[in-house]
Amino acid sequence: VIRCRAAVAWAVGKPLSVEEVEVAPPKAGEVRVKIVATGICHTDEHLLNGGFPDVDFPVIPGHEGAGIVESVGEGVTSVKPGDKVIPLCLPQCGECTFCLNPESNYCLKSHLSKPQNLLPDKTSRFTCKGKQIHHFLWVSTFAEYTVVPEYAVAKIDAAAPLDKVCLLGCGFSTGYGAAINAAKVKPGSTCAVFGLGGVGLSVVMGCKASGASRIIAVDINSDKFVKAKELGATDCVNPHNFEKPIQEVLTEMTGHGVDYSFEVIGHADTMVAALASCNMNTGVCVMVGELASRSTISVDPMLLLSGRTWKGTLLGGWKMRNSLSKLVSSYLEKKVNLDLLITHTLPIAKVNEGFELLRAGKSIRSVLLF
Ligand code: COD
Ligand code: ZN
Ligand code: ZN
Repeated sequence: VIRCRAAVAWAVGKPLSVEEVEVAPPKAGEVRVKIVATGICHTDEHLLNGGFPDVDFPVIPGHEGAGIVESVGEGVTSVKPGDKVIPLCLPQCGECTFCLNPESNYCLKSHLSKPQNLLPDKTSRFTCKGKQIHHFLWVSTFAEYTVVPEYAVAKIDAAAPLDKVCLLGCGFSTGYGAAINAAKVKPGSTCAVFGLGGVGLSVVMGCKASGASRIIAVDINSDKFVKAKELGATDCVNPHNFEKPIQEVLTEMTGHGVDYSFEVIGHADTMVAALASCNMNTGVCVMVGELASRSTISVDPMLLLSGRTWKGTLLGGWKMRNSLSKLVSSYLEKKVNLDLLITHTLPIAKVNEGFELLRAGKSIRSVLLF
């Protein structure tokens, strides 16, 4: 058992508290990872606000981390102590129907099929003050040491700087893959990205890498536009500056609407606006943001009858164990720039400050260091 620090969420709506926790050794098929760095993603904020009704508190959040394997349980062969790894909030078991399908990344062992607030054997490896603490998406990267199933960890290049590549565990991969894998943005096309957080800006990068000729960045916080332009946006639009609905503004700007639109906020009204912003026939709208579980959206069916495609993506469509080492290589070869997304680096003791920056719209990504 290792005693170490972790940021624990004791109850919905309460700040995190950095505590000493006990982390049990990995059981068969599990890996214990020393987390070196972890980003703060809006999904962690959803969790703190009670947006995951199936996850029990107390819980250790965090799902965008990178670290070093400390020890492995019986039967683990794909990683060994000392390997640099990224824990995966979308696993790849390699055996289920979707893992075997080359077109899919929705592993049936993902949290959407099975709540991952305990490890697969329905027990926790974390305790604090005598209480059992729950896992989050099997990764709980706000703990200095965490235990994950072997199929929820990807080995990466030993040269990778963990305080940067941690963003590949969620934000960057999700956004970049939404453009590359889900939308399959074509060269010369027109794109609109709704929401310019860490994930939305990664969509902007994916559109640019795909050769889009026009990338319209949409956000109600105009402070986000400088970075959006730096990463490839050609136009920036703040819906608050217009009387008419944003979908009409974008349709007028482009003639008949964009070729590809992306919703990267997680609101029902912007999901409908993004759908209506892509052209009525060949337009593709990709939903990246997540609404609270069990909520519904109402849309005019004519939006789809005329030919539009409306689709969603999880973690950008990447098969995570296969793809992460390649994405890390692209970063090391300077083909993708994660560094521009990191606006703040904080010690874990300042985790609540990191969430305040996110809520205030002052950060893109804050990276926490242990
Ligand atoms: N119109 C335009 N922009 C808006 C609006 C609006 N009505 N409301 C908010 N925004 C902007 C904010 O100003 C902000 O710039 C941006 O939207 C959101 O950015 P962040 O930094 O708060 O959020 P991200 O980028 O960390 O995460 C956004 C997601 C949508 C990805 C996240 O919230 C989410 O829903 N995740 C679940 C979906 C998923 O697949 N996640 C992968 C694992 S996390
Ligand atoms: Zn995330
Ligand atoms: Zn699987």
